[in-house]
Amino acid sequence: MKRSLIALLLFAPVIALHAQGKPADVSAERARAIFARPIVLAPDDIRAFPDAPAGYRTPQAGSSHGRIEVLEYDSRVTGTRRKANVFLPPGYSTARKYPVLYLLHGIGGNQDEWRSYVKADVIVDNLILEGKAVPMIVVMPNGRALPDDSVPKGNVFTPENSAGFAKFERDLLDHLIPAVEAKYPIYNDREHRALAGLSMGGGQTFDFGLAHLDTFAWLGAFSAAPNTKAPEVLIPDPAAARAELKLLYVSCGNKDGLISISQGVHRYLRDHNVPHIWNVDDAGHDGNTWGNNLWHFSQLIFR
Ligand code: FER
Repeated sequence: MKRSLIALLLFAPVIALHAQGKPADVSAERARAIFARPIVLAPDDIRAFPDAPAGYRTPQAGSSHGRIEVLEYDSRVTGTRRKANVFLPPGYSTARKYPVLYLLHGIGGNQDEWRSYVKADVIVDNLILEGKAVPMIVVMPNGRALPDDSVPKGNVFTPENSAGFAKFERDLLDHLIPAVEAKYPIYNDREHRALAGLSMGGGQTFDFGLAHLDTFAWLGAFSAAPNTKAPEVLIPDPAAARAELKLLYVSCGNKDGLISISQGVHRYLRDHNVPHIWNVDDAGHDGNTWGNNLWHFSQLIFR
């Protein structure tokens, strides 16, 4: 057996323990080791849904599309004026009220990742035009709450970058949400707020969403990263989670080395009878699984 493989097998549990929710332990070596973890699938690690139909993220012909505008807000977490992309649905009108989905990006992304890489705005726009999703506002913020929140050049697996994602919790709750609710016509209660994200954003969704069920009733964690806290820390009170969650949607590709993180959360939820969706699709750590799962998730929320 190769020495590197032996080392990986010996230290994998240690890596798992340390990587969970501890920005100080983040490094490119650790990320490589986690992505290279052997994928072991259990009988219930299967699809909940088929892939989205062809063309699901191709803009539909016609004129009444939604649009994206930039929201700027002041944050006392970063000490800066920050930017978020805000998708306004087709037929947007200040004469009515909307629910809001907050959509969080991955470790090498920013507020543009969901839109430019996954085409989140096109996916939701199409679903609303087809009557398959409730008209909603989608807020795509920069989840790296640092004074310089640009994507780090070179290695993104640094303790500083990862710490920025943890600091976003207070930026989201104390600054972004109030700014969104001051500017747009939205329902400001938990049943009209959803939080979802990919990879680091999936970890943030678990970490912040489950800790603030008074703020969010609908959660979607796609391909969650090792910033995800341990399941017993995320859900110390399964009865409360059971009572308060309208939807907990967990997904990961069966070719993604990060799947052990989502498997751990799914198994804890299963064993503690917390209803959730567990969708393991035939994907790696990429935009196909994020697009597909956003397509399913956004049809289920606010109903
Ligand atoms: C890690 C592996 C992956 C890690 C983060 C990631 C913080 C995130 C990946 C992504 O957001 O795509 O070890 O440590």
